[in-house]
Amino acid sequence: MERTLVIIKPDALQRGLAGVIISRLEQRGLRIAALRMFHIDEALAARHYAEHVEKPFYRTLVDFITSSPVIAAVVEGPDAVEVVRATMGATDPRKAAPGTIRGDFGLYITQNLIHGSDSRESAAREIKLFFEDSEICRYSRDLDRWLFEDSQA
Ligand code: 3AN
Repeated sequence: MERTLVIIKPDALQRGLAGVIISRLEQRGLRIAALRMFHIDEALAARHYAEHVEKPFYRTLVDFITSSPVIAAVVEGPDAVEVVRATMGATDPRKAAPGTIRGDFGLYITQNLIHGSDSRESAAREIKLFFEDSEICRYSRDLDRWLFEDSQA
């Protein structure tokens, strides 16, 4: 069982797509362990996107993620990092496969609807940035036995 951080970005909330995106993750079988809606401030954006500070798109990225509220979530499941990224689709929505969140709903690389951690290490770092440990729910669902192997439920 693995955890990853998801951010439903400002464009998704503005477009009324937050519910659809959460549904896609739930339908995939992933379990929501934490969920919070709030406005990311400049300081948190800078910490979250620290690895991109030298990139030409950094300012655009920070301005965008702080422009309007987001929903941050911790989701869990087997290989959750990889499964969430596959469900999101490629970073550039124009290159994302149909059937993925970005491939079905996006057209622009900045307004690409959703963030998912890119490795287990990033997931651990990002979850700590967005959630206190006490905010992460530890529970099982009745249907987990139909989705997860016994050892993982
Ligand atoms: P992903 O979100 O798929 O993990 P990253 O981590 O490479 O992609 O990039 C973080 C964010 O930076 C992306 N979600 C996207 O919004 C933005 N981004 C990445 N590459 C570009 C680019 N070439 N031009 C503008 N924005 C970009």
